[in-house]
Amino acid sequence: AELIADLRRAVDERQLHLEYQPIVDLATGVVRSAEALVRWRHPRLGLLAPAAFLPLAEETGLIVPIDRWVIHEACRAAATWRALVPEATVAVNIAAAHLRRPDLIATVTAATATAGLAPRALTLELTESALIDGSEAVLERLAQLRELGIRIAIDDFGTGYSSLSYLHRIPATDLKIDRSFVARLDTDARAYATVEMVTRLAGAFDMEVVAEGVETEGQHAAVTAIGCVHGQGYRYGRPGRLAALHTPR
Ligand code: G
Ligand code: G
Ligand code: MN
Ligand code: NA
Repeated sequence: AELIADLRRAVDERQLHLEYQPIVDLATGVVRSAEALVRWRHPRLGLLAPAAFLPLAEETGLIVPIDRWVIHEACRAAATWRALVPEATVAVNIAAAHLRRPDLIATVTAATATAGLAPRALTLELTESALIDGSEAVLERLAQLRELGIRIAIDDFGTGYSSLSYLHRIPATDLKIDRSFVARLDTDARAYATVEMVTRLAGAFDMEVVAEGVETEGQHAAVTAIGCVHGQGYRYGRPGRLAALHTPR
C-alpha cells in the first residue's frame, strides 16, 4: 500500500527515467532504433526494474500516467537523437489498459507534436495478450495510429496466442520474435525452423522482424542467415543511456 503512494508520486517527482536498448540493422550493423525501458529510482529502495513495479501500476491504473510520461520522454529523446541520426526511431511499450483507452491517440499526437518528432519515428510495442482483445475499438485505434504514421510492433511474438487470423487483422509494421525462441537457435532445430517460418510469414505481411534476446555469436549468425531485419539483445548492447547508442562499441 505504501508502494502505491510512492508510485503515485514517482511521476511528479521525476523519479522515473528511461534506458535505451539498441536495435541493430542486421544487414549493416548500424543502430538506428532503440527500445525505451522505464526504471524507477525509489528514494529508499534504490533502482527498480519494471518487473518490481509495473504489475502494481497495472493493478492500480497508475500505468496510464506512467506510460504517458514514457511516451513524452521517449519522443523528446528521439527528436534529439534524430538530429544526429536522421532515420532513427524509438520504440515504447504500451500496456494493454492503455491501448483500450481512446485518449491514447491524443497522447501520442501531443507527444510527437511537442517534441517536433515525425510520427514515423515512434513505434508502439504491444504484446499479443494486449492485442488479442481484438475488439473493433482497438482495431480502429490501431488503424488511426497507422494513419498518423506511427509504427506498431507486436512484442514477444510466439508467447501468446500467435493466431494467424489476428496477424491478418492487426496493422503491424514490426514483429518482435520472443527471446525464448532465439535462445534455443544454436541447439534446437525446431526453434530454428520456427524463427525461419515466422520471418518468412512476416515478410509476406510486409512486417519487419526484430529478433529479440540475441546474446551469442551463433544466435547472431543464425538470425542474420534467416533474414531477420533487426536484432536486439546483449550481443549488441544492454539498456543504457541514449548517448551510448551512438558511441561505437
Ligand atoms: O527493462 P526490462 O528489461 O526489465 O523490461 C521488462 C519488461 O517491462 C519489458 O519487456 C516491457 O514489457 C516492460 N516495460 C518496460 N518499460 C515499460 C514501459 O515504459 N511501459 C510498459 N507498459 N511496459 C514497460
Ligand atoms: O520484449 P520486452 O519489452 O519484454 O523486452 C525487453 C526486456 O528484455 C528487457 O527486460 C531487457 O532487459 C530484456 N533483454 C534485452 N536483451 C536481452 C538479452 O539479450 N537477453 C536477456 N535474457 N534479456 C534481454
Ligand atoms: Mn518490448
Ligand atoms: Na519483447
